[in-house]
Amino acid sequence: MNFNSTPIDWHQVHNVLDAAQRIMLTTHENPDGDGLGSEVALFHHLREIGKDARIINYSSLPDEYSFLGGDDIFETFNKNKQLDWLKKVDLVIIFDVGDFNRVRNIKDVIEQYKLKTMNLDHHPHPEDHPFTHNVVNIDAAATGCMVFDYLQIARSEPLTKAICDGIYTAVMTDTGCFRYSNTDSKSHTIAMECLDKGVNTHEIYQLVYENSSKARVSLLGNILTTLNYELEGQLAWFIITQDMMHQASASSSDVDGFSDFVRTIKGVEVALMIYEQSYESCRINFRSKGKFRVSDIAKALGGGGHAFAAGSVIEGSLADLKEKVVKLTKQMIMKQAGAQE
Ligand SMILES: [Mn+2]
Repeated sequence: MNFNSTPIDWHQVHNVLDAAQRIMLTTHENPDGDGLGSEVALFHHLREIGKDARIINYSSLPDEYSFLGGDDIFETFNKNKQLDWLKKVDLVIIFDVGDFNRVRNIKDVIEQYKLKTMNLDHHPHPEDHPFTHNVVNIDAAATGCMVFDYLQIARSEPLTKAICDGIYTAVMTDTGCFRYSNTDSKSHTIAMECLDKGVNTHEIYQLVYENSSKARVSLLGNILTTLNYELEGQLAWFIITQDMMHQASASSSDVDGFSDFVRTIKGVEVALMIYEQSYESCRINFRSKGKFRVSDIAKALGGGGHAFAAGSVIEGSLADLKEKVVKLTKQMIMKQAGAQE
């Protein structure tokens, strides 16, 4: 079934969920507030109506999201431990994934046991997607907004606070606390509903954003002193090497949000991060203020994403990739600037 059009027929989606008893929920590696919040919101709903639901993610839960649940709710993928349960799953719901490969080796289990999948996402997916059911709304500010929509038709009971904590976290993080261009009246309506259900929005904000490790701040300091500007300051780019990570004792989740910060600089239209996540691969991250479509650049580098927030993971060493990525980014920005004139 393909729901890759708006408006989504949530009743049809409901029929698929209703028919499944054992349901696995998952999201992309290095999960963010949208993936985790969406998962936990639907998890509480499914458990409440008696489904055998479990959240199993490739990555462990980042500390700042531990308020959403403990080990009993967020499990880290461990094939040997979970296989007996996994191979008899009726439906795997994949949240916010962007690219199926971002569930890493969970994909192998899905393929090996021919598990049915439902992609629930606000990232664009190609027509020839690999999912059994593709539920995509690229106009949704967050995947959490889609979960909210679904629960409107699926529940006879009002939303619980636990569900709303998840949905609010999803919407808050993906809209940059209701500041990014994807923020719409819908995201505020959802926030209003969450407030009415007792969500402590101030506390969630502090837990997610005012909880930086010293390692993260030290790494950010290092990056800010090594920023590079191109195209008369419209492009700001920076690298994060493994050495810099070790020096700061930082972990990969510490780099999240750095490109958002660099984009705040006056005159910067595009922020580009090149992060040496291992000696064999780099994570590329783009943030745009809105003048340039960075999804096109990410796509040219084998990735994808939203128009103004996109990225890619590229095989190769930082030394090999750095110049190529910067050059291509400059070229594509100049091309877009030329077309705008
Ligand atoms: Mn998202």
